[in-house]
Amino acid sequence: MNRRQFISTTAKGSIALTMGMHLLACKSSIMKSMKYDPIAICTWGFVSANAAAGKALASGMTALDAAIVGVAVEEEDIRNTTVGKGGAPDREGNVTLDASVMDQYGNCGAVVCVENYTNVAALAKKVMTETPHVMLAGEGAQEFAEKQGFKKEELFTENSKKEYREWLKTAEYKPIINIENHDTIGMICRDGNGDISGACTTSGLSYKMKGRVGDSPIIGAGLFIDNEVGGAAATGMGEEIMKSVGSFLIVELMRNGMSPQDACEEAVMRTIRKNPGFKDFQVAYVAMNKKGETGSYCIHKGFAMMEYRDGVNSRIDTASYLKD
Ligand code: SD4
Repeated sequence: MNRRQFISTTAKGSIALTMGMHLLACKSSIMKSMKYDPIAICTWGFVSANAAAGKALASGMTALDAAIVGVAVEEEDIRNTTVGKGGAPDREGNVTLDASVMDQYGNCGAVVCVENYTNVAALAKKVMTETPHVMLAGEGAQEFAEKQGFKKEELFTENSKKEYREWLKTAEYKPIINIENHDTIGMICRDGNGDISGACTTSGLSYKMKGRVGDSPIIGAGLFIDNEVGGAAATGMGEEIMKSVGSFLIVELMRNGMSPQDACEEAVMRTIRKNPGFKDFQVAYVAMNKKGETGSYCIHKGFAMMEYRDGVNSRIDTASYLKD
């Protein structure tokens, strides 16, 4: 190496070192400014989505924005056939999406039956921040999405079309527990300020009736947050979750002193006690309280919760009422 090369290499090295030290200093000052450890939990084994939310929280993002960043991973993943792009259609071949968000101030936004827009949780946030309303449906929501600059796209993928054509051969509507019909992502995040917010997004039950809306965009059913207490989110048979306003119920049970785990169990038990047909559907909840304690419970085996805590993203296999 000649003198010029040596000086250039050394200079580049020291610039890289300075930049690296600067990044480390920024990161450690973000960490120091955090009064609370960031935590993200979500329904099902959505490793990447939960990790994305966890990293966003660790970089200083608010709980609401981190939850939206997290669930967007599933909205954009065409392999997930019950959320966002690639979601299964209704019986008539229309892919329609539902979503809701709720922040630490008790503000909320939701959209239902949205076609041709992928990031419906982000759209629900826009309903919350840019309109005087809580919920927009169908065409109105789509026009609003366009005005807000959301990208219009085809959500019905080749794979979903193939599966739909297969389904049309019998056109039998039988929700299949844990598999095809349940992969909605509901996420609850706690940020460095200790504030709790959440998001929930889905294409609903596969091959549902046209116009059918489930629990996910219904505040209190698919998602509920009270920053003084905690938050909860649901997945499974939306009709059953709506009947017990499950996520609201869990937050109220936590307010009255139950742990997130006990509250999730009691919410599932309410459905089981009321509906003798409970063996034929899944209902599952995840919850987090203000202290950062978490819990989850479901009717049928096979449900899992992801939890990001202390920089580690773990899968927690949820206990179920039925042990089959
Ligand atoms: C619904 N709860 O629309 C949703 C379905 C679901 O994973 O959870 N899918 O009823």
